[in-house]
Amino acid sequence: MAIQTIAVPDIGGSADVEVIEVCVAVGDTIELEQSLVVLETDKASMEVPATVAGKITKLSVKEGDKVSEGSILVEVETGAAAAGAAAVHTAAADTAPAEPEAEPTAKKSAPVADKPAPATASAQTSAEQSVEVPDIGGADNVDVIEICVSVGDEVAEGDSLIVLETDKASMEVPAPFAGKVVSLSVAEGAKVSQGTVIAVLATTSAATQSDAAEPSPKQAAAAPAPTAAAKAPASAPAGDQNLVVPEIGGAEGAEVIEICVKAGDSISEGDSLIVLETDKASMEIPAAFSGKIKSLSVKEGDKLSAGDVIGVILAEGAAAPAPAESTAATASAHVVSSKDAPVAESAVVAMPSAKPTASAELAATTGFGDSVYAGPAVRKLGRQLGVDLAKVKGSGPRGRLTKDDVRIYVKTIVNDVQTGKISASSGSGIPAMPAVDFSKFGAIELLKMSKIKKLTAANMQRNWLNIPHVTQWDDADITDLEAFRASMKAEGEKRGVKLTPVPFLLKAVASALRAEPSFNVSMHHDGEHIVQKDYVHIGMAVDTPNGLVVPVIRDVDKKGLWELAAEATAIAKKARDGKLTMAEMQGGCFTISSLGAMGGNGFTPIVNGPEVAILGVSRAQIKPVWNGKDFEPRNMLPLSLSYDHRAINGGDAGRFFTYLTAVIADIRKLLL
Ligand code: CAO
Repeated sequence: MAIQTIAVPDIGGSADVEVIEVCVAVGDTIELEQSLVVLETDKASMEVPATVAGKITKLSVKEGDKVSEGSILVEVETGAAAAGAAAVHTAAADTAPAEPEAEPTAKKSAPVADKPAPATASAQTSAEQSVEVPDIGGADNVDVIEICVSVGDEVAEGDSLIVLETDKASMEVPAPFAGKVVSLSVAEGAKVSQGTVIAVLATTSAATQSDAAEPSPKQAAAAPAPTAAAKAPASAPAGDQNLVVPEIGGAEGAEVIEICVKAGDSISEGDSLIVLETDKASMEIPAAFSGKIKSLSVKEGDKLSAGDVIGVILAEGAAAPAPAESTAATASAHVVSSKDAPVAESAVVAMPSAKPTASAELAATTGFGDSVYAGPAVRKLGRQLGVDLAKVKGSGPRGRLTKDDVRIYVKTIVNDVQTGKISASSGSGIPAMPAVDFSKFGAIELLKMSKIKKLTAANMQRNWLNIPHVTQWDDADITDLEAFRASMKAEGEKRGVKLTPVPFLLKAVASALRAEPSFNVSMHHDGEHIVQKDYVHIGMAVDTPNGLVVPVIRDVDKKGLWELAAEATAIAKKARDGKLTMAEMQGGCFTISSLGAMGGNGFTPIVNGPEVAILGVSRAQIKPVWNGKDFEPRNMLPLSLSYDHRAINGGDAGRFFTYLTAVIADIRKLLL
């Protein structure tokens, strides 16, 4: 066992670069080349890969930290055979897919571009060769945004040397052959064009030396394809034209992850047709012609290579230049990092071989669609988890999505489902209400809903859809209660407290909840348990100018009538003044909704989940009640009890309601 530190490597001279993502945590077992952190300047993001495998014992940076070359990132406990960086590099090169064995058929079937468009090499000495910027489709003065190697590094053929970026696309320049970096001629921030010398590489073996001195057929094949732009006609053809996948840096079988158009769409040259993705890069394939899509021959999930037909367009024949051979504009690649990319994969992020057209300047940096800014790895994660990335808020610079953003999004939804905040089945299969233009029928005005009204609407719908309601009605005889209340009026005035029927109902419900604890429960979010409560907090619905709110009166069973009357009055005032805190509206076991002062014979109150029952109180009225001998005029209070039939069965409800009406009818029982 040994502890090794991993520091920020040469990052092209950039200092104080921001850590925008930490990809590992203490205790993680990491593999060689696994991404540790993502750094980002205003021009480039780069992943820093592990140079040793092992277990992370210390993390020295967090998101937002600024680091420079040499800043310690992590400490790693390595195995007995801890490898140094140089040994590791060799190992990485050894374990990178050996292309000839791995893809013999691909090489045969793709003679022109079975390799990344590599940097071009020109002879320096027999062992040293200059490496130049290859054909980058005619783009001039392109920014070097990342230097991926340092002097002295051993690189394998295909390893990224530098990353270039225009304002819309970034592209890696891979090494044309294996060797040791003798010198670097560019620094981050430099501007380069085709032919600019990037570095000098010393070839590592006689075989590669001879390869380098006289390019083999393999290297010739790896050279950039002739630029389509050079052969573009002066005007685009009219009539039916095939839309085909252009040269995409030699990538074979790139997956169609998005279809951006459909048959019948009228599109302009440069509009994205499809998005292709490999493990390491995503690229939009823009249309080479303006016109109307006649048909599409691909679907999501298809695997495409250069030359495959995407569909047919009825081209308008405008004077826009179009590639003659590829009949599609250049793909714009979005690159995250090549550090962990096997050699074969870096093909995908290599230089586009055709001249970037206006269409090539589509949202390469913003990702597909206009709204999602994420790299391929994040997109892949999104697809694996079934996440619509357009709905995820990016926390990275300029709103870039990180893997953590996607994970947190999913975690939040899962948590919300588990805690009942949202239902997995909410709204499913329920037809939406049609949009109606009411102004057709008369004068209208659109009134903005208050925040409370919108919340109430959402809660009501949630509760109505999730809770199987049963509502039961009964009248409570409040003749004696009202007589007692009247007798207390003078004392109430002395105390400055108004004694309405509500405090009596609070007290009666608290007693019923104690007597019938099956009502003092909530459904546990795991669907396996019932939460039995040993406290009695009761919500009281209050009608306010801003909407309905339900403040909660705590420990109602432990409070007297005067105290409850005072508290109910005070909290109702606070509610109407809009001064309730969230805490004052949480924790209820049961709700009382009294419309007694307003009128009505009865209503079906909606259970205020996660509570399981609610009492609706309507206006008391004198009714003739049969006392066994005569009809007697009694003051009867109409009550509606709604309950969640998942938690409460009818027998429990019957007992609860009978008990409740009994204690309301004879409040002396509250003392028992
Ligand atoms: N029958 C007859 N009279 C009643 C009554 C009833 N059920 N309930 C209250 N009253 C009387 C009161 O006694 C009072 O009369 P007096 O002044 O003569 O005593 C009068 O109506 C006004 O009472 P109040 O409204 O000031 O006080 P309250 O304690 O009855 O109610 C509160 C307080 C906060 C519950 C109520 O004001 C309120 O906001 N209710 C709205 C509830 C609501 O909107 N629910 C939503 C239903 S949808 O689920």
